[in-house]
Amino acid sequence: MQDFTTGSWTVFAPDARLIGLNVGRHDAAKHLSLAVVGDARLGLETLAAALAGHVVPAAWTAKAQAERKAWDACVAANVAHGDRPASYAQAIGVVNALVHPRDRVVTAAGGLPAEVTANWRTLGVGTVDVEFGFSCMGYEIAGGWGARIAQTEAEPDQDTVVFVGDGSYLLLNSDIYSSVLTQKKLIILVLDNGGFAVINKLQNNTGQPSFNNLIADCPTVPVPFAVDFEAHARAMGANAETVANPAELGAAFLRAKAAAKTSVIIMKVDPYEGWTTQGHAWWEIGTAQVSAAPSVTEKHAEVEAGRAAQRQGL
Ligand SMILES: Cc1ncc(C[n+]2csc(CCOP(=O)(O)OP(=O)(O)O)c2C)c(N)n1
Ligand SMILES: [Mg+2]
Repeated sequence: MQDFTTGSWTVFAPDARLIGLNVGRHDAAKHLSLAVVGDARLGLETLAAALAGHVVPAAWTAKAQAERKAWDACVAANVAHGDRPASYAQAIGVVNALVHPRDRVVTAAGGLPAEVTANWRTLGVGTVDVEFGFSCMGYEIAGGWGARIAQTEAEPDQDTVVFVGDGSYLLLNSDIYSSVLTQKKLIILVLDNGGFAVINKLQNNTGQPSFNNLIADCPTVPVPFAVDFEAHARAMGANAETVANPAELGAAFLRAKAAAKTSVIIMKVDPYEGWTTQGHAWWEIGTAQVSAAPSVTEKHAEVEAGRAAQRQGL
């Protein structure tokens, strides 16, 4: 129940009551919950048995179905590609349409966790691993390799697909070599937007001009250049190819699926265009209270106003 999943505790109706099922008394009681102390699985089974025959009001189900339909329309618009810059959502849509329902996707940091959560149409239980706990850069490929090791035991014929940004790739990529070495095949999509684009977006959204997040905006960089991810991945023994657009990405993805070993597919995406805008929630971040720039103090007031929706209770 951390910031991303709770909108920093703003996404609940004021009168909503939580049931805290936890083996630790201290944790079960948090957030003014109705505390249920016990093992999670046994607790859920017991609660389910107690709820046998319970049916929620039809209006509630209808609302959920209508919201789902509206969201599906948002996703369809986000993933559509054609005459516009390539985006994370488009890449996600292409892969989503080509995977087997039991293939597994893994991502972790940057803009991809939110983009996958918003735009991936989940096809099977336990097939989407978004490292939302800490959004830890570097988990993508290393965690993907771990997921693939587990998957080879349970569902050896399915694929593990990793979505990773250029920044995370640079931080931790060596398990590409491990996956080739151990013959635990991965399909890795490196989506390169020229730096820490999601942090750049956050910087802009808090009233500041771009500074030091995109490689092009780094004052310590005399001549910016992009990493040759394809050559880098190939040096670790993987198949690697660079594609120019989402249509090419689809063809490359099918080649990667047919291949016996790890494939790395690289595509450039736009750092500014094509972000998912729907479904955003408030996020408790520290912003500057005092600044010479009115844009910063204005955004500060806006962010602080969001606190009013935060749920009370520890
Ligand atoms: C280990 C670690 N260090 C720093 C961060 C803070 N951080 C979150 S996203 C991000 C940039 C990630 O860049 P990239 O993988 O290219 O994704 P993009 O922002 O372009 O979507 C940073 C520095 C983090 N989440 N994890
Ligand atoms: Mg990036």
